[in-house]
Amino acid sequence: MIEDRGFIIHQGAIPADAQERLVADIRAVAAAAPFFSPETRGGRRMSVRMTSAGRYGWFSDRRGYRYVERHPSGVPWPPIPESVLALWRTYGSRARDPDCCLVNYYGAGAKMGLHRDADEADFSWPVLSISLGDPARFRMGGPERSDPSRSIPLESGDVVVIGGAARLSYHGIDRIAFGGSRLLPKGGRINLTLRVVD
Ligand code: MD6
Ligand code: FE
Repeated sequence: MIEDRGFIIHQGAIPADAQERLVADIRAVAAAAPFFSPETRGGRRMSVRMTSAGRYGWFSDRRGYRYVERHPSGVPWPPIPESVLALWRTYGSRARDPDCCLVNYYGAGAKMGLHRDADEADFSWPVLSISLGDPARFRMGGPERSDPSRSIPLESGDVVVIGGAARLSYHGIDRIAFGGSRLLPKGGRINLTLRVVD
C-alpha cells in the first residue's frame, strides 16, 4: 500500500482470475447499458467511453455533469456486479454499498483531464477506483487546480482509494500504454469508480 497526497494505492490488489471475472461482469453491464461518449459542458466529445451500473449513472452533456437514473437509451442501469461490490466492501466501506459504478473505457489515445469528483452529496464517503487492462499514468494533485501534481503508473488489478484529505483533490489520466496488458483482447483500459451518491 502506497499513500501519496492522501490517495491510497493498493498495487496488485486483484488476482488474475478475479480480474477475468470482473471483465466478464462488466461485459454483461455493457451489453445491457452500452458504452457512449458523453459530451462535455463545452460541447466536446470525451475521448473516454462510459457506462454505469447501480441506482445512478454518471452523465454529462451541455447542461453539465450529473447523476441520472437511466441510461441514455431509457433503460435503468444494470445492478452493480457482486464481484465489484466485494472490492468496495474490502477497500471502500463496510458501512454501506455504493450507488454508482461508473465504467470508463480508454481506447488508444484516450485520456482524462484533471478534475475533481464533486457531484456527490456526502464527501465523507470515499471513491474507489479499480484499474483493469492496459497500464495508465494517474496524475494526482491537491484541492486546488494550481496545486503541484505528480503521476504514478496504475496497472491492471490496482485499486485506488480517494477519500479523507484527498477526496476533493484534482486527479486525471495522462495517457495509457495501449496494448500493454493482455487482459482485454482488443486492448485498452477499463476503470471502475464506485461512489455513494446521495
Ligand atoms: C481513471 N479515475 O482512473 C479515472 N476518480 O480512469 C478517476 O477519475 C477517479 O481513479 C475518482 C477517484 C478515483 C479515480
Ligand atoms: Fe475522478
